[in-house]
Amino acid sequence: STDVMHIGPGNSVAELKESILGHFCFDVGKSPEYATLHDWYMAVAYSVRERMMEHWVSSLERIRDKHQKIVGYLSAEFLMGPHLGNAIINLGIEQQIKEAAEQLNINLDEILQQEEEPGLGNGGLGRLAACYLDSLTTLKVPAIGYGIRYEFGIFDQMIRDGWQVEITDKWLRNGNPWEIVKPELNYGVKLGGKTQGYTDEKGGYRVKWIPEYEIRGVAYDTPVPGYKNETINLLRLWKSEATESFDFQAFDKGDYYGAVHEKVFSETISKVLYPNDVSEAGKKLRLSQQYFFVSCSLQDALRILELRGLSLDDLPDAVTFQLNDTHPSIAIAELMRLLVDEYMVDWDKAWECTRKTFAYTNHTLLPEALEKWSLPLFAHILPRHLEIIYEINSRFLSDIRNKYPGDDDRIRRMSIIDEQGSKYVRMAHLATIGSHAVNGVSALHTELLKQDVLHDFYELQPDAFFNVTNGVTPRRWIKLYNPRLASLISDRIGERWITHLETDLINLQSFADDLSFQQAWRDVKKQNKTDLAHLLKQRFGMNINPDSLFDIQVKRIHEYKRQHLNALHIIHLYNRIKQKRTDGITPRTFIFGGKAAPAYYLAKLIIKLINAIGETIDNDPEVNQFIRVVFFPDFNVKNGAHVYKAADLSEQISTAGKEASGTGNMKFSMNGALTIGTYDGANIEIMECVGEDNFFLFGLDAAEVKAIKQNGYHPYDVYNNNNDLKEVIDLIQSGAFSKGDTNIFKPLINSLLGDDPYLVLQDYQAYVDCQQRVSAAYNNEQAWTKMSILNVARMGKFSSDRSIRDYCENIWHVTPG
Ligand code: 26Q
Repeated sequence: STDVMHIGPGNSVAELKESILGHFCFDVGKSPEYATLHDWYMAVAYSVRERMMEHWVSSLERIRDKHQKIVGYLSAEFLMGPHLGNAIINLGIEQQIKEAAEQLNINLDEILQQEEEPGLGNGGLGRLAACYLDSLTTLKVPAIGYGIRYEFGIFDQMIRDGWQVEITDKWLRNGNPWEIVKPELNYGVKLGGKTQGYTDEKGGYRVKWIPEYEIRGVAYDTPVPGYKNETINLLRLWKSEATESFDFQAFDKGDYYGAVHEKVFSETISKVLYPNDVSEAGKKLRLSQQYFFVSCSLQDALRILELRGLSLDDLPDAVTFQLNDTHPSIAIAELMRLLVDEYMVDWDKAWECTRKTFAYTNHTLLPEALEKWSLPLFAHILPRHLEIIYEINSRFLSDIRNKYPGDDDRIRRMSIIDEQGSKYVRMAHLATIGSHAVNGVSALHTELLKQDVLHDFYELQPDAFFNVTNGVTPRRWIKLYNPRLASLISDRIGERWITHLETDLINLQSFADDLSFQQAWRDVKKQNKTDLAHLLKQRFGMNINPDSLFDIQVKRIHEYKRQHLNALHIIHLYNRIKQKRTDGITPRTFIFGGKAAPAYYLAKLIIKLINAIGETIDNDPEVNQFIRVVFFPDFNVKNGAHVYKAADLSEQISTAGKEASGTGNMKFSMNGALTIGTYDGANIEIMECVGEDNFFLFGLDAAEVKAIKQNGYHPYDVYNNNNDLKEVIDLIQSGAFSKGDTNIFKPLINSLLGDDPYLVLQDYQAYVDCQQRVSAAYNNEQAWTKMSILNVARMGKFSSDRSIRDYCENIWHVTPG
């Protein structure tokens, strides 16, 4: 039905066509005969955006409605992925747009390819924020995603001579049709300087902050459409600018250069996303970024409160702020400062209000990833906040002293200030103490948080701890990026699964043994694999065979994620082929993708190793009739569109206890891949859902990892006692993959043989054995297909809709609309 009656811009083919042409004329400003594909992309994007704006106004109404609590999702990262395809799906106009494009003689797929994705995140945490905005809106929960409008997002990755090369991400260079700047929505943000005590009119002691400088944050709004529900939420990102007043001061003195310099500094704050996904200590600009976006967001929330005609007492009922890791946790001190210093609220009342307003999600257990700021640095940028943190800490620790008299060690462990050696502010402690709820992102992760990283806090307040297992949105990750599978599913069970994954997808189970359904299922996978093979051929000249098993690991490159364990298995197969022990080897294509933090040397060396193995195999026909290895450069959301749907096997092989949840594991499994994985993060829950028989589990569990480390782990002995492993490592060392160079991979080998912090060698044999079971299973086409169907059917729990419902019920206490 293409001719639905409508108020506002219509969604019929004719109306869409007219709208696209109109935007072409009036916004692109070219005659169609000179049009580039990008020009057409802009015209289509404007037309689609217009169809969201229709619902924009009613959404603003909801923000003014004082009876509805707003969720403020505070996150330093939002990895939204391309907007156009998603907006078309969520507006439910894909048929009409396709038809309109055809009539205009333009190819919709080519148009969609034109969009440069906003890469405003590193990986899992940023993408989770994006999936959550989709679900919040689909569930009609009023929400604003608050973050930073980085001018340069995560770098683009190129591979040169097998090494990663980083290229600046100039995502705004061709304009961004999805954002709407709100110049009138801007707030001042102070930085640096000192504090000063004074006595107020009533004789009370107060403190004011005399900053060194002030910058301004301007709001850039991007509409977030819900799935076919005429609802829009807001992604509100702050761009830093110079304040007019500072310019004028300099101009008054005739200091033109000084004024421009000031402007350059102010604009630096939102210039670039930090490209590491583990916290990096000692970066002044990073702390300034965090404070900048948090300060703007809190001021914005107080403005909304005023707009609703409410008072500060109403704040916790009007807004709930979710802290996406500790990155925005300075918000706790900032709200205290606003309430105490600026609105003159008394401390206890302000503290109660603050704790009711915030909740904190932890995303990591890696000790080196826990954010901490050196005291001098913190004092330099946020002198008043440091005083406030001291006050929070001193009141908190005196409570602890009362509860546990004489337990000085506990005081030392729980303090917000780390005082062993150089002093640091521990942001996870601030976030935990200042929130009414703390959550981990998978069942195991939450358990480990309670037993380990935040154990003392859990003992103090067990009721404040929750688990919310992560989820991903089936709109983007199935319907948009795997349309063939989506249609096949809808043919059998209807379309409700798109918004009711948990209850409806399970109905696929009854087709698991249906031979004609199985054949259709295999056909879809085969076509998806063929698409990926074509793309890799066309873009990079790579040759891969869609009849082989596609074994895929895509995620940030990290030692704890153990891409090098995967590489060791490949070399094991290589050895077997060279030694003519090929029985039981199933033809495979190993596909890797992922970025390494630019300063993470070993991660970059792992990329080089993968490419070196790939090249050696490419040049060896004896080996490449069995296996191939490719590295898909620049893995991001847009490229993910071609990858998840084409996988037979999903690699989720982190050291147990290290991957908080993982979300790629969910995307693969709900697109029909089977998982080879460790007992880690959400893998455990995925296995519980899909069934042990439909999941390839291997390796140590978290308790065993802990035990083996405590009892002394000796990787060199593991190497010496396992001939197969020894051959694999010695082959790398011999230069077999590096044209005889015996030095290049030494740092990696030394790390593995030296202390092997992530137990790669320990899990090696279990992994190789498990891979052998995978190969055998893949050879039974029918059984494999059945397992694949059951994986998809049983993945309903991992919709981000379920995660958001959990947050609503347990943490935010809001009812989905
Ligand atoms: C912090 C300070 C300074 C510089 C960088 C950072 C920083 C930036 C990004 C620290 C961490 C991150 C990102 C972490 C992340 O993506 N964690 C992942 O979160 C996912 C969603 O919960 C989980 O599924 C993954 O297991 C977890 O690794």
